[in-house]
Amino acid sequence: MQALTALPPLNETAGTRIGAEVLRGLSGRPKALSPWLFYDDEGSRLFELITELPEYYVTRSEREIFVAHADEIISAAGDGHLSLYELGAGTASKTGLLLRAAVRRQGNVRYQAIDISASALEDAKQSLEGEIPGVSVEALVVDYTDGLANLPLGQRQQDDRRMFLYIGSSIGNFDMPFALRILRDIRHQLVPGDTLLLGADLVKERQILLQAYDDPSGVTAAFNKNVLVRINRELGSNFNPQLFRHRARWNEECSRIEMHLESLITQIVFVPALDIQVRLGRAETIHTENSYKFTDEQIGGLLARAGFEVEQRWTDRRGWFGEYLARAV
Ligand code: AVI
Repeated sequence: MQALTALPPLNETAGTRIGAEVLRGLSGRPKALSPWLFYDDEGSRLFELITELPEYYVTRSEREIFVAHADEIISAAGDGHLSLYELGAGTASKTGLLLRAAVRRQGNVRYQAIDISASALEDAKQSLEGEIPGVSVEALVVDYTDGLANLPLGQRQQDDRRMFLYIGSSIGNFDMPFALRILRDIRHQLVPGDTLLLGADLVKERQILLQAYDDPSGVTAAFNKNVLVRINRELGSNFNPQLFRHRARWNEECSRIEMHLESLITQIVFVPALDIQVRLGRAETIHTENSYKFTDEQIGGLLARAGFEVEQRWTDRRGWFGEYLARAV
């Protein structure tokens, strides 16, 4: 059966980031799209709503750790004047707890917030500098998945200590080779003795995981389907989101939650900007996200392979989320 019919010639949309991704992801079988496609303005708004859902424990559990342990985390970084750098900072809503602790310890702190969204960083800068005297925020609009080699991190002073933050279990949305690449990229920005604070969601009961990624109010379903709305808007396609069902699955073998969009009928969708037709069978899915769940051993192993040693680890009261302080060796 032919999954896709390409009508040559493809116009230059195929060379854009979204065009290339949709062409790649919907041409083969199984169909899959990369999760960065979620985060247009509407997707970012829906993700903020997800973080407030009662079933989505991830953000709340990590915040609980920072509320209880921010001072310990900051002092574990060691001697020297600490500067913080955050990958995928977004609106940095939890980071304020760490920045406050850094100001308590050393009077002021420099914070570089790195994210692909200029508007999220602008909000972060305004609120953090407005609310925490002693914090100076530098926003860097960068897609960190392209590598960190060209980041303008500034000159180190003699007693400077860098701490990178990679929190929120963002690491869980990448497969292991790519996660390792990101950790190695971070390691290259550090000298021995600097630290990385890595937040990772931990393996837990299947039912808790499934509810967190398939909430009864349907916010996660809307977040997942928004990817089709985005492709319609940017590539002119005629996906009907109502003809897809949101699916969350626990893949035990790979230790990950998978999100899929399942086609309710056999259908053909036209993507004019790419000049292609996408054929979907009934019950065929588009795999839109992986969210890996970790054990301490897995995190320790990944960090060791990237040139770090785990020094301390904190969890929330339920032991659902882990925060790892890793030293560059
Ligand atoms: C951003 N990331 C850590 C979220 C997660 O839990 O994997 C994205 C998300 N997808 C569905 N709900 C939340």
